[in-house]
Amino acid sequence: LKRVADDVRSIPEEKVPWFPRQIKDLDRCNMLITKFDPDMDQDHPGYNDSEYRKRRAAISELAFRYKQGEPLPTVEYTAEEISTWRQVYQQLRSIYPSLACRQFLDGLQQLEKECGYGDEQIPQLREISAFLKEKTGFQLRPVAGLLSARDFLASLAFRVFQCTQYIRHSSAPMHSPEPDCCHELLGHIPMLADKEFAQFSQLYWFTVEFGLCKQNGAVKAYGAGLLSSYGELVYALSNEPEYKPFSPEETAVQPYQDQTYQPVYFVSESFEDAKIKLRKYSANIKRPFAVRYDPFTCSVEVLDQP
Ligand code: NLE
Ligand code: FE2
Repeated sequence: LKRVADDVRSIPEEKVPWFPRQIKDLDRCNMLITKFDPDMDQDHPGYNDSEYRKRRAAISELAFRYKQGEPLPTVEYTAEEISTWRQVYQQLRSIYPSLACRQFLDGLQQLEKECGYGDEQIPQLREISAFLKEKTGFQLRPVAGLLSARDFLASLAFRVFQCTQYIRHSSAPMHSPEPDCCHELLGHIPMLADKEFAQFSQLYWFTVEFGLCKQNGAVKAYGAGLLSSYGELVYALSNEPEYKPFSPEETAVQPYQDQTYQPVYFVSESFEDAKIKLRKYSANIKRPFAVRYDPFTCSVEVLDQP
């Protein structure tokens, strides 16, 4: 008890920034990072395409207006958008069996059977959210673009995964530095259908986004940033980049690359092993108080309050 109190005193109360306590507080977790926005970033493949930007703005509007608990908005995708999706889907689908981990392949197969996954149409968040809710308790909410890490990670505490609904520009289907529906639907959703993986959702960049794992003596991909990029998925498993064993202490401070392929990837022995290491690591993080999630009220309780 004394130790907790001393820790609390060393960090002034008012320095703790606001964080969501109830699931409806997620309506306030919408701080966007405009770094890769097609309106701001001259290198964005959609920067000179005013049609594309208009379309993005219209889809973003759906996310801005969304309030927790409402039915998820559906998007009527255009023929051009569906054709970009088809290209991404077909290319990736052909290399998944050899490069993606088993849990991903299982999830994808179920989504193809139950949620309309395929190259003919872009699946809708509403259907997928209901599917995930039953599988692992995850639900989706629409987001207008790349969220601040703080807001994105905070929503995971409630098992809410924030999903973009627009699609990447048709001129660059094989890699995008920003998230889009290909990244969410192909990269993240199949993994979130796995129970064990669903529990493991921190230290995001080099695990959930770009992680590799060992499986039956081979190295396979489980990171969403790889599973949604044909170009980087092939590269990551080519033996060209550097590989390091997953270790939270090292992974947490590894500088990362967010414009193009990663120079280094972390390889986990298994999800179970990664989870044990991560739990140990997070138990040692100093906080001014402890928190506990109450699944009955979907709220975060603050314990040991100063
Ligand atoms: N590079 C990924 C893709 O092309 O789908 C997106 C990464 C978002 C963090
Ligand atoms: Fe992502």
